[in-house]
Amino acid sequence: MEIKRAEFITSMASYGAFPGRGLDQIAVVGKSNVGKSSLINRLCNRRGLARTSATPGKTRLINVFLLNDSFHLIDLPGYGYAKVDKQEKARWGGMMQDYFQQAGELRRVLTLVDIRHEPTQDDIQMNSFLRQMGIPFTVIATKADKISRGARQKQLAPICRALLVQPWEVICFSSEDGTGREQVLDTLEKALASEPA
Ligand SMILES: Nc1nc2c(ncn2[C@@H]2O[C@H](COP(=O)(O)OP(=O)(O)OP(=O)(O)O)[C@@H](O)[C@H]2O)c(=O)[nH]1
Ligand SMILES: [Mg+2]
Repeated sequence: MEIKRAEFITSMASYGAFPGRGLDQIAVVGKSNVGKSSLINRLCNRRGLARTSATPGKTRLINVFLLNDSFHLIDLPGYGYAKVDKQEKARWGGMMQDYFQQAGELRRVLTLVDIRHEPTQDDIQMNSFLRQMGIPFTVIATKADKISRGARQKQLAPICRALLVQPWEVICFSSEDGTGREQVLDTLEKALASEPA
C-alpha cells in the first residue's frame, strides 16, 4: 500500500461524539515519547502532519487522520508520562476505555515500544488488555536507528518475552531513516483487508 493522501481530521477529548464513524480504523498506542506521532508522519511522508515533541506528553487528545480517503489512522495519547497527576491519569484511562469499547471499526492496533528499553508495566498491561479484548495488534520497536543493525535482534528478546510475541512478529521501525515503513504499510493493508498479518 502507498499513502497517496493524508489529512488531519480532528482532535477530540472523547470518542463518543466522533462523527466519522463507519470507516475502518488503525490506532497507534504506546508510552509517551515512544514515537507514535513520528511514525504517523513517516508513514504519510509528511513532516508536520501529527505534532511531535521532544517533551513527553505532547499528544493529550485522540487525533484522527484520514488516509487515502479510505481509512482513519488514530493517534492515541501516550501513557506512562511521569509528570501527570492522578486526575489526568484517570482522564486518560477513561478516554482509552471509551475508545476501545466504542471503536467497532478498529481493525488493528500498532503498539509501540522503544527498541532500546524493556517494556514497562504499562506496556505489558496495554498489550494484555488488547489481547483480552480480542483486538489484533502488531508490536513495533521504534527508534531502530539508535542502535546498530546487528544489535536489533538481541534487543527484541526481552521485548518479546514481556509482550508474549515472537521476534518475527515485531517490526523494527525508524521514523528517522524509514526502516520498517514498508512492513508497517503491508500490515495496514492486510488489516484493512481483514487478512491475518
Ligand atoms: N532517532 C529517532 N528519534 C525518534 C524516532 N521517533 C521519534 N523520535 C523522537 O522522539 C521524540 C518523541 O516523538 P513523538 O513522535 O512526538 O512521540 P509520541 O509517542 O507521539 O509522544 P506523545 O505524543 O508525548 O505521546 C521526538 O523528539 C522525536 O523526534 C525515531 O525513529 N528515531
Ligand atoms: Mg504524539
